[in-house]
Amino acid sequence: TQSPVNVTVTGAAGQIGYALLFRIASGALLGPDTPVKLRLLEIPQAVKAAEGTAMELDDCAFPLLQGIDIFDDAKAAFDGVNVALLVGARPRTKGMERADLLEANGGIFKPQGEAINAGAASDVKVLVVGNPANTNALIAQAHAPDVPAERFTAMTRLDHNRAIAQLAKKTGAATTDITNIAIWGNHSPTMFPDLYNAKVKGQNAFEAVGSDLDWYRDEYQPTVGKRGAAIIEARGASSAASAASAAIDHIRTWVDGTPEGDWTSMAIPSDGSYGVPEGIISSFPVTVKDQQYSIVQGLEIPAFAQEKLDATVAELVGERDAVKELGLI
Ligand code: NAX
Repeated sequence: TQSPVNVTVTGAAGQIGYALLFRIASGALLGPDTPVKLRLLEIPQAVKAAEGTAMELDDCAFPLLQGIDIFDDAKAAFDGVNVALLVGARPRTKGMERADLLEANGGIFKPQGEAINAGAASDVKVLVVGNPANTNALIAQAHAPDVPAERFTAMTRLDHNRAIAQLAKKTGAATTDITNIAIWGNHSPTMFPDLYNAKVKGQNAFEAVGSDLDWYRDEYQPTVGKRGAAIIEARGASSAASAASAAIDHIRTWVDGTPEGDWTSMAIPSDGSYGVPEGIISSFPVTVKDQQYSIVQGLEIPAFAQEKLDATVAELVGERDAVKELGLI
């Protein structure tokens, strides 16, 4: 048997944490042959709640779960980490300005980046879920100079999965009939789901929806982009199980690779592809092989897609400039 993989989860006592931890412990994250050790990071006030979740994890008697440790100190929590899931973040509260939000999250992601830099295993993979995810990932990365920059990623897989689900609904296809979906840009309502390069049963997805640009612009993009708000409206709480499921998918794909001929969406440090400024953490279509991702090159970007890509990238550049001004990167 393999030696256990250390998985650190921040915000472990939160609602995504509650949905995520049981799936990690059951083997959904790293497969049925890989034992895991969980390292939970919480703020001191939430440590007791995390302990309660750990009791429940014990009570599942998961065969793959080899230990659970709980911390309120980032340095300790990230010591030896192989997979870091950064879920805990400071949410925007009423009346909070963007600069306040970014500053509060800088206070979380800067020390976590430093802790990853200090203690992570050489193969560490980092996924930031906590919002604003792309920019929080940029902050953490900036404080981990010894870790290869490409190990810092942010989650747009939930948007990706939502884009598949909505396209399946529209076309009557099964989700498994849909391939080559991509999310471009920021994990925010500005993100752009790309139908021009996607396929439904092998047919171009934009053609499969009757090349209906009005539907694309006025229904599909906003439905996918504002799905988080619609969930809050219906459920009275933000997406949790679907977000946890997407985090599992993101890491599983990073480890196992993308299927031949298909790709996925990950927010990763831009290398300048498609005119996205180098360094910002933006979502791209990527293929993954041997645990290395690469941006899919040469895709067609028609005028509508370019306009949307420019807008979501401009938002990311604005966030990058703001955190730079605040001295967070
Ligand atoms: P909750 O408020 O339920 O849980 C957050 C947890 O993080 C709390 O237990 C809190 O004590 C903890 N926390 C705060 N600061 C911390 C720190 N410095 N170290 C460790 N833990 C800390 O939020 P939840 O619904 O679980 O959502 C977590 C984050 O995911 C939010 O930022 C949310 O906006 C974001 N999301 C991101 C998504 C994505 O697709 N990228 C989708 C879902 C979700 O909205």
